[in-house]
Amino acid sequence: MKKILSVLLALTMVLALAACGGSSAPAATEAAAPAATEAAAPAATEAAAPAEEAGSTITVGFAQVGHESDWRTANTKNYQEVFSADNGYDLVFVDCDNDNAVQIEAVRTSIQQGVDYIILAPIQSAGWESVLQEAKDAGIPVIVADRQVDADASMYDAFIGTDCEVEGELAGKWLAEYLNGAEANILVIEGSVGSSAAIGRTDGFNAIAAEHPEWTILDSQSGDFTQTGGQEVMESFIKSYNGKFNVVVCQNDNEAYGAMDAMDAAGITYGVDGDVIIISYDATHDGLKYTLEGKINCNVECNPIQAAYVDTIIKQMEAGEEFATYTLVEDQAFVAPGIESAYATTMTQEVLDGRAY
Ligand code: GZL
Repeated sequence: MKKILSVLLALTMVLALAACGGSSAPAATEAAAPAATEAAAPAATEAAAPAEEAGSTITVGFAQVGHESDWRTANTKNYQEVFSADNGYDLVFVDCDNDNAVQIEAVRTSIQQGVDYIILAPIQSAGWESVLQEAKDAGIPVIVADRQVDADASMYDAFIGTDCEVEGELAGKWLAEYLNGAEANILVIEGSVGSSAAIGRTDGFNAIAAEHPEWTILDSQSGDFTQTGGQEVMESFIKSYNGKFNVVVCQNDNEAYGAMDAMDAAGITYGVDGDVIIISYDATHDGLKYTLEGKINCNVECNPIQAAYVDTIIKQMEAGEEFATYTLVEDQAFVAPGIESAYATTMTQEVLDGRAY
């Protein structure tokens, strides 16, 4: 394990933009990461002391959310491919099983082990200040990935992820375009309570809904980003609102699969030829397969291929080079065949075959 130099981070600018539930005003600039295969251009602003020994193994403690969804599986696979021994890493990976206490303990263990870097994909946004201070006191850089923490950006060294509030807005804008003034009675299956992904998608969608008095959000419950959760919430919704709703917003694909199962069992039709419009998030392979089949009307992407950006930042820190403190992985949306949209790409088999995950 490489001895850790006291890393002198001269913050000259911190980019603390709203993302996945954040609400701070946008900072001067951001490093928009174009496609998942290109390293983000460093917007930078950091200079770290060069690593003591070039070529030594870099030990990284990664506290991952869990294994709750297809998206998470793709995200984990991407990190395990990039943070390999051949690429100079010893990855200490912890699947925190969607348990916030386990995740806090996993980060503390990494600090005690004296890893070189910590990657944190926070299950919940709140409650990270003291642990981040402990990492700072130990001189261990922390990179927040995928989801946001509520702590000030000065409490960690970089963020790489998507903007879930923008994703929520995109879903709302598409629905407004698709309904074209028609009434909507909406049920929402939210993601994990307290996660910046659920908060952001909810806030973003609700901001658009507020512009449409012809829309009513009948109910909104957490399905915890799981298929079981999506089915259970949809079953409960059907008991309360059968025949009264025409839109279901699922905050990830696995929840959408569960909701589809519940509606199938109740004889409720959905998709482009059904009574209920389904909006989903993640645009994973199966989610886009259902979108191509017309079962999901609109699927808003959240790109899980993020590890290369983190690898680049760590290597830049190791070399004492400037690095991006805020990297936004760009998203897009997809719609079922037959739907033309200014906000989304119409699905084809070619689009599906060309996807990276
Ligand atoms: C979004 C990510 C969410 C996905 C879910 O950035 O954190 O967590 O949308 C996953 O599928 O469980």
